[in-house]
Order: sequence, then structure tokens, then C-alpha cells
Amino acid sequence: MKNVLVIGSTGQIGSELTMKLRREIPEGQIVAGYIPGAEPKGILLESGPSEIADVRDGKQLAAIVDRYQVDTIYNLAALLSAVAEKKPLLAWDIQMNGLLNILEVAREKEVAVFTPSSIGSFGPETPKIDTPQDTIQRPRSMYGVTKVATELLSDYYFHKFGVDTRSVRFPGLISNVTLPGGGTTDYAVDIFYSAVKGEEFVCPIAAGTFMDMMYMPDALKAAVELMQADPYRLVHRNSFNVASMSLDPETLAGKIRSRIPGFRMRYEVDPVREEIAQSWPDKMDDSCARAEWGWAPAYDLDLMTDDMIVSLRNKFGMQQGRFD
Ligand code: AKB
Repeated sequence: MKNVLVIGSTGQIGSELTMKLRREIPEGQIVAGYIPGAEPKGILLESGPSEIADVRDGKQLAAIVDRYQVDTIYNLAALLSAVAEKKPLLAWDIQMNGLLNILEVAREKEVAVFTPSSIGSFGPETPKIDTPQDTIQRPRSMYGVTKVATELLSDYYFHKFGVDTRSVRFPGLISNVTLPGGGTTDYAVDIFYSAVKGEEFVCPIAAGTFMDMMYMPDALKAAVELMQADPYRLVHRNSFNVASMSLDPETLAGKIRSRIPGFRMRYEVDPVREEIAQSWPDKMDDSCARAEWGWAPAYDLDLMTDDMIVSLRNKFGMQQGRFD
């Protein structure tokens, strides 16, 4: 991996992944792909090349691949689960027609492709505890439908055409740089912003609804390490369960309250998000990722909580002091 196109570089994952790749591959060209209206700014704009890269325009993608001799594409263009329920046709267009364009470019130009899947690829019939790597995937949300189809299409291009496609099933991602938008797991980010600002948090997910979550540094590590993994060790490709912590709103609020005792939370459950969350695993088994490419997360719930609070206080120019 040397010259990389990150599609969706200004989103929650892309903004941090692009910078990590630029730091770790200084000899390469890491192109920040974006769509008009979501232009890169600041350090993301200044630290390397950027190009309009709309997944719905295959010719545009092919031209970028040629111009920068791209060998790897990170395809991070997607509508998240709650917003995809409101705009299912647009979600299909971006997630499926977009993926097909990328895979065709990859086939013609011998480019490796990472397209994330998600806990959203599972459904109500999936075993909820220690969800196996290979199991029932019958999601009921449009987001989930596109994620299962992404896994299948990516595997098809690998088996049929030898395209080097790889993927992980991301849990809800918790980060302090770029906010997520329209996901079911967004509450696990928003709760920290409220807590650090001293505001009451209104939680859209019910107490007792457990989902896998992951801190962004681990998610980026997974995305990079999988693309660097020895292909001969990979039994699976699209897509690997990766996990680091499983929590519900009460667990997370309790961890925050042990550091910020005045933190207040009440519930106003959003039925759309709650129904989606109920259909997702409580906790995935990620033993295949561990065995096939050495996956190991660095952050547990306590380390993540400490780091989120410190980072957000820095971001807002607040005093650190003790956790109170
Ligand atoms: C969402 O909530 O839609 C995403 C996901 C788990 O894929 N964060």
C-alpha cells in the first residue's frame, strides 16, 4: 500500500484515516476524495492532494487512480443506518452502484479495495451473544441490506476476478475529531459532548440495549492492518467481525459519571433507531480476525472513556484537572 484514494475523506472515519495514512506512508500519495459540499479543510486539505471522488462516477474514479497510480482504495462513502431508512434509494445508489463502480475500476487497474461492513449486516435472527464470524445475516434495515450485499459483491470480485477486496464489520465508532451523522450508535459519541459541556444528555437508545462499540484509533488500526495483512493467511475476506467493547447507555453513563459525577442523562427513545439497535448483536466474536491477521484492540471501555474526556476538554479549550 503506497498510493491510496480515501473516498469519503471528510467523514467520521475518513478524516482520521487519511491523516493516519499520510503520517504512516510519507513516501506515498494519500488522496483525500470528497464530494462537493463536503470539501476537506485545514490540515486535511493542506497535508496532501484532494480530488472530487463521487462513487457514482466511475470515469472520475478511474482518472484519479491513473493520475496518482493508486494501488488501494478505501471506500468510506455510505449513508448510515438511521438516515438510510429515510432515504433508502439514495442509500442503495451510493452503497451498491457506487461499490460496483469502484470494483470495476479495481478490476481494470488492479487496485485493492477496503469497504467497511458493519454490525448492521446482522439481523434479528442472528445469535446476539458472541455472534459468530459466519452466521445468519438477514438484516431488516436498508443499511444492513446494502452491507450484506457489499460483503457478497466484494467476495464475488475476489473469487471471480482476483480483486484484492478486504473488509471488517465495524461496531459503533466513538471518536472525538469528526462527528458521525445519522447512525444508530451515534449516541455513544454525543453523550461525551454533552457530559464534557456539562449538559444533560437525552438518550435515543433504551437502557439495556447492548451493542458493540469501538474507539476510533482501534478502528483505524483494523482498517490499516487488514490491508497490510499477508493474503495467504486470510481464510475470510469480506468481512471480519472486529470487537473491543460491548455496552448499553447505562454502562456508558456510569463510566462517565465515575469521572464527571454531576453528569445527567434521561431517555427519549427514538423508535426507528431502537428497532434497528434491537436487531443488532450485543457482542460479536472476533476470533477469526485475531487468528487470521493478528487483530487486537488497544482500548477497553475505561481507556476509551478517559481519552474521550481528555481529548474533548482539549478540543473545547477546557481545563483538565481531575475527573470531576
Ligand atoms: C450506524 O450506527 O449506522 C453505524 C454502524 C454501526 O454501522 N455507526
